[in-house]
Amino acid sequence: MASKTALTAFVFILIISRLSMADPIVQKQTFGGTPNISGVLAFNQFDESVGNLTSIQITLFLQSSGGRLILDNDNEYPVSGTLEFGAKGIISSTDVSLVNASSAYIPGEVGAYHSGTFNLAGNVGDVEGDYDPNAPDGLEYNGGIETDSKSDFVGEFAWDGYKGSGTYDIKSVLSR
Ligand SMILES: [Ca+2]
Ligand SMILES: [Ca+2]
Repeated sequence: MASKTALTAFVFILIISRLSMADPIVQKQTFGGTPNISGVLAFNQFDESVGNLTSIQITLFLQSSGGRLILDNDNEYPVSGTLEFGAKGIISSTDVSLVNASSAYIPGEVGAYHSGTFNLAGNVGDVEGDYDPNAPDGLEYNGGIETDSKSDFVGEFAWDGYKGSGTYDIKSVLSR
């Protein structure tokens, strides 16, 4: 009784390296499309000749938008419930450790979901498989923009992979 169209989702990965007595180094990269997808983004390592590293903060933003859900009750009895659709995002890396001072995984999973409740009357006038969104036995839900973000600091014991003169990769996975 449900028909869905795909939504799009984007993650923004923001890495801020703070130095003593200097401006922070900010790196921001974006990845997105229609889930389920994954991609790898390269970030510059921190060059210790620039100054003393005092903190590394990683922020993961997720935005999902669009998508359309049509519900059509073809049962003779009314139905009610909750609807939820959207995307979730996580990052991982084999080059650097994504852990905080307590060794917990950071920044964690972000999820941007459309949600709501529905109360549909028993079938009125339409046939099975036509996904008729008209009330009282159907509805159409058009997804707007939903966002979520999480941020945390990398534990100092785990800074090694972030330091040097090359790059490190961070993989992002967007799923429904
Ligand atoms: Ca119906
Ligand atoms: Ca129908």
